[in-house]
Amino acid sequence: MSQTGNRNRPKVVVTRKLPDIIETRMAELFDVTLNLADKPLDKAGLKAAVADADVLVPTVTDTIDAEIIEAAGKKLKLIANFGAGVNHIDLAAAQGKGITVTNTPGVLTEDTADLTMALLLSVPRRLFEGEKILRAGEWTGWTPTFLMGHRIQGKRLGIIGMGRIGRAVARRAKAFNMAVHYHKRTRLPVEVEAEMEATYWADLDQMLARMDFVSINCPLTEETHHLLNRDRLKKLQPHAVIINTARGEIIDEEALADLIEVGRIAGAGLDVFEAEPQINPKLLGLDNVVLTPHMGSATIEARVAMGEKVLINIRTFVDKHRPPDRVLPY
Ligand code: 8YV
Repeated sequence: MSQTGNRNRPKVVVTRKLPDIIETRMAELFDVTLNLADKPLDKAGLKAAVADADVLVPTVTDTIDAEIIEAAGKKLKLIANFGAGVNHIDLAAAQGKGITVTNTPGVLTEDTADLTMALLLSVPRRLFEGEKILRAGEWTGWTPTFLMGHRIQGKRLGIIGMGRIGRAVARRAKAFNMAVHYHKRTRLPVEVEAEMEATYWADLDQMLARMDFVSINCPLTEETHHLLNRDRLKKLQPHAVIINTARGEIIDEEALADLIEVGRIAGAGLDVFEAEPQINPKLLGLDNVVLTPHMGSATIEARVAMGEKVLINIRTFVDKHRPPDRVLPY
């Protein structure tokens, strides 16, 4: 790596391949170890990285648990996550060791909301069923009753979590003439609710029982792990469709697959999974489920902006300022 070994530069270890322009800037600014082969680090690799680095730049594919944090050397003072969600980092353990954690919110909001809408359109309009038939050479021509789906206009969308991404989804849904509902721990200010013409439900079960579509847009925390468990999923109407672009673990995936299989839920659009990159085989067998490989923020624009946020977070931290996207300390 160019310019390594300069004792004044912080040692930064990046766990995955980032966009070239970000890696180049990292190399200019820091004593950086890049992962050009993009092979995920195993436990030993992560331990070695944290033992030696001043700053670790992980992603969602790295489990930074208490054991990894325990292996950190005295020098490790910052975990500058490339990504908004920090559920893969044991924050309590990091806090215990006085390690600062930052993330990259805001710059992937619109792209993730776009993907949410893409799934929300694809499932009821049976887009991928049609694609599959066409590519297999099985399309015999237009008929009045072929591949009929359902319209989304006028339907009710229940958004779980109404942070940046949830609101961006709400704005899009409103433009499609859907009725926006939401559940969140704390109700939004009236002006925000009014802008989206959104209806608030303090009780998630009450909301679920009334929706045509449900979109999950909350972070994964201890409280939201299996928030949609089997009992909750059973509250949905049989024609309801679930979209998840947040984290797989928020839904009990096995229960979801079972309920879709028996027709108790109409379908799902899933970008995230409980055991990524493994996909529950039951889901793979279902036609009314659209599955995408965790690509909510996968635009060049978002990934470069995420990298820029990482650079700024590291730089401000090193300069002894408060990094703009500090998650920890709270
Ligand atoms: C990222 C995401 O690509 O930012 C997030 O929380 O879910 C994804 O869009 C991934 O997490 C990068 O670490």
